Amino acid sequence: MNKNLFKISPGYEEIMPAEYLDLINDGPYGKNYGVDDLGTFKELLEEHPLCAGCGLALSMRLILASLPNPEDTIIVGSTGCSALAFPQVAVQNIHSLFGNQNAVATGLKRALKLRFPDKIKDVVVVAGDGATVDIGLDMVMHSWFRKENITTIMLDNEAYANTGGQESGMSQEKAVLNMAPTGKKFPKIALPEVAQAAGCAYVGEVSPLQAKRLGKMVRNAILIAREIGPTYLQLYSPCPTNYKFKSNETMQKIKDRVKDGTFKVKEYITPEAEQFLAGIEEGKK
Ligand SMILES: Cc1ncc(C[n+]2csc(CCOP(=O)(O)OP(=O)(O)O)c2C)c(N)n1
Ligand SMILES: [Mg+2]
Repeated sequence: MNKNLFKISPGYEEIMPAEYLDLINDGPYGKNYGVDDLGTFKELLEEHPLCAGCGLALSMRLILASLPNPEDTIIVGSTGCSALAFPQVAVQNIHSLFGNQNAVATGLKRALKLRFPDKIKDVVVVAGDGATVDIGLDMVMHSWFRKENITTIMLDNEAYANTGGQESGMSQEKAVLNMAPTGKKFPKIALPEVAQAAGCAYVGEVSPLQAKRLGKMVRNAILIAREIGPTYLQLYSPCPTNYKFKSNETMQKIKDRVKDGTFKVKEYITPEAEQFLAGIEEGKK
């Protein structure tokens, strides 16, 4: 919780951009803000270049508002639509080669533990479904098997959106996309179940429609990853551009999926992780 990290050196106040000054004066660093506080502070992602109505943009906004320690968090991203937004994010972040994100996050977390043994440094992977379940799957799974203390968040838009609409392992069976015109031939991969079997201490499925729940789950996932072990969140984040719906229909899209049973909020926690969270709650009293 060290705001000094961001402090402007004396004499430079006048030449720093207004947005930076806003972050120093009204940003969330050291404040313990959450989704409920949106609209009352300078957010960590503004003026991003993602499409209007982009589900990823909504998810990222909510993730960033829910980080327990934004000033001591490093986000590891991967190639894909979200990578376009990361240059606008006021949290330290690394862009890794497509699919390598959990290997990079592993090295980073281990190095931070050695370099700052007495400090909390949260390493959070935020990557697309293609990066997570397809091309990066071996790196993702092995970070879970090894029980690395990192959080993995998948921005699941059920497509390779950034490259014009190929199917991913997370697309629904029969999904038709620009570059999958005959429809996907196998079902959506059950990665949350795989994550549980691979040793994640906390696994969740949620979407921006359940904004408060999403905030809570991001927080839980990061806190549990600090002490107990790897955690995984899957955020359904529909893509208006590739799934061809209007930019004001993103939330409706999620509601439709809740209704037809193809999307459901889910949470899994190991007894050890549950005990750990209960201890934190107890400490607050
Ligand atoms: C090593 C490597 N392989 C392939 C690509 C091409 N590529 C860039 S983005 C992308 C798809 C990304 O899909 P996803 O991870 O779901 O992210 P989205 O764009 O949907 O947010 C691909 C295949 C690349 N940049 N690097
Ligand atoms: Mg995708």
